[in-house]
Amino acid sequence: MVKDPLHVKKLTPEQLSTLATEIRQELITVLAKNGGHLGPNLGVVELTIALHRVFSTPHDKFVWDVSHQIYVHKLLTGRADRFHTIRTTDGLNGFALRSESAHDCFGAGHAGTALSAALGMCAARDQKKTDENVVCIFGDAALTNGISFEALNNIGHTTKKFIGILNDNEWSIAKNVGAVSGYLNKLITSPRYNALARDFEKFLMRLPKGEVALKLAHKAEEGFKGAIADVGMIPKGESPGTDGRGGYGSPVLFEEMGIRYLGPIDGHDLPLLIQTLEFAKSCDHPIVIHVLTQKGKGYEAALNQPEKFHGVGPYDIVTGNTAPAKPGTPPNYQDVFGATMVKLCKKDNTVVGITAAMPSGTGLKALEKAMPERYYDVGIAEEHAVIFAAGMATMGFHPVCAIYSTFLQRAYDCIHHDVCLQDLPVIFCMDRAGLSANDGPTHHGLFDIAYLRCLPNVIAMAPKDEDELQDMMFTATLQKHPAFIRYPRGAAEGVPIKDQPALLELGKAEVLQNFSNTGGRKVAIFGLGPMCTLARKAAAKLVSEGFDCAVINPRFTKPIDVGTHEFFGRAADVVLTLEDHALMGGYGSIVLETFSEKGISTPVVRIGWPDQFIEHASSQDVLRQRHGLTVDNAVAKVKAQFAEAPAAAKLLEIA
Ligand SMILES: Cc1ncc(C[n+]2csc(CCOP(=O)(O)OP(=O)(O)O)c2C)c(N)n1
Repeated sequence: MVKDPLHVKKLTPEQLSTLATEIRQELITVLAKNGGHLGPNLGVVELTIALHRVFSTPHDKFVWDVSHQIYVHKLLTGRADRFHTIRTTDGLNGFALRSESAHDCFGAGHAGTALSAALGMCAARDQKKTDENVVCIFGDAALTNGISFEALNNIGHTTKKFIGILNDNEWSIAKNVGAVSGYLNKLITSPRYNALARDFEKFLMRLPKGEVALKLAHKAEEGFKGAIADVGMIPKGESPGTDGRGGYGSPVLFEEMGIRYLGPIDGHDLPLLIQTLEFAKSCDHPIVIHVLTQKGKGYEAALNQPEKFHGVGPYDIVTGNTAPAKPGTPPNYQDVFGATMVKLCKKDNTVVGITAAMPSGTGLKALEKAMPERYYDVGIAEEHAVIFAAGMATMGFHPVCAIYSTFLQRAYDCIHHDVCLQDLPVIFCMDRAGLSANDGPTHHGLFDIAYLRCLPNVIAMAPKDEDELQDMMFTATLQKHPAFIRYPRGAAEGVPIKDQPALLELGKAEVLQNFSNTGGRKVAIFGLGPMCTLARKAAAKLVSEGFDCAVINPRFTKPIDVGTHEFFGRAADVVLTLEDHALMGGYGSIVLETFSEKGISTPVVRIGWPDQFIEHASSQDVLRQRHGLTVDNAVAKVKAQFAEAPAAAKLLEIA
């Protein structure tokens, strides 16, 4: 395997193709154990090799959109010997990370950022008058994202040198959606363009063995349809199409933005890719090369199931099967969410479901299957999803936006300006609220309580189990205000789910266990959402050591149940809060503020995530152990409060 990107430049064409085979083998073998983004990476093997053949990182910059397709780049940039650690504790991260390598010039994990970042680098280079090439690699689904278009709109008048690679495999995670995806498809199938092809032909002719190269390009015509035809030429008898310029299927979208378009070309044809990139490198105007790739190329199971193998757990290499859940494993929160959406939509025709390109991940696919007319996939467009929902809400609907907590951050202004300010009854089901352990800091959902609690009109809830998730979803559909429900990734608690959901009292906590008043020192334990399980365990341990514990499920972080918090705050000697959220601005902070307002001075031990970006690891348990979100740590901290109490009293006496 190649240890340094410079080696890629020395290999013969045969060796390059052997390298591609070896890389595919490595991807398939390692990800069978670790899981990860297999399909997208199998699709960019030749493209990444060609990029390293033509350009030189870290001097030249590769900016990958989302950067889930960066594994091949990692393998070629000095990380092959650690590749087996990808997505595991202390191993390589599954995304671009500036702190991991000088070859990762821009970190990502959220979609749609690459074009802007790359353009920023071009502007900096132009200011500095240096000569780095900046290459932006973005998928067809990135073009469903607003930021991508904001950047495209800016490229032509910002820089003369910008290289974009549109990696088009027709898939987002699910099948790509929307008009742009249809447009790209027309580009692929239309025979009429492209002016740049002439320049490209001339370029090829200037190369040593130029005629051979040109022939090769013509031979590859099947995968290279656009590059050798004329721009804007409308075949006889055909109308100019709806745009009135080059017609449908012409690259006007890019050309009108001042970006030259070349393609589409076969993204698995290494010699052609290398020549095309050499040409792009020589261009003195912004250019986008439209590259066609196959998600999962080289591995049958991934080719046949592109959605499953976009991001997959450990699998059997021969069959491609992932391990079935162990018998008795509770359903995932995502499945309960999907089933509840179907139930609610059947009950109430004002309820609809909206996803931003995550039908499977969120579980909303169940609604698509059962009631497709009540289901909307808007593409990777969280801001649009939220404002679209706000629009529907003004017309009497109760739209449910199923968006991961981390991705909802992008739509913060829309939540503020379009939903909360107008007090519209949009419901947000915030999946992945908590850790996404293998993915790491780009995907952990640890900030939503903090970013929502300051907004007026918000109702914010966290269910302790799957049955309560159902109740909260139902309760949310009956509100006249924005409602947010946060719940984690993966298996729920395994409690029975009622046939019909119940209406919860707004802003009312649930006391799961009251003080026994048997004489022990009193500890009131508040466990937010599924942290109730930890709260119960901590209580059991403390009770076994002679303490008297109450366990409370707060249910709501807004409006907070002031009465219940006040009661237990006054009754307890120590209060313990447990949350799967950043401590800074989280639920424990709400409790402290409430106590401060009520003049309650009972010590509060807060367990949650510290004020730092939490790394990735093999599992949630590893990270919880490392950062103290454990029963043992909670119990030790509570006991330390009792140990400190007499010392504090003494100090007062001396004073
Ligand atoms: C803001 C945001 N929303 C959703 C996602 C989830 N997501 C990760 S990759 C992906 C699809 C990317 O498709 P594309 O850009 O075409 O790349 P491909 O995987 O097809 O190579 C989505 C929706 C994300 N990373 N960021």
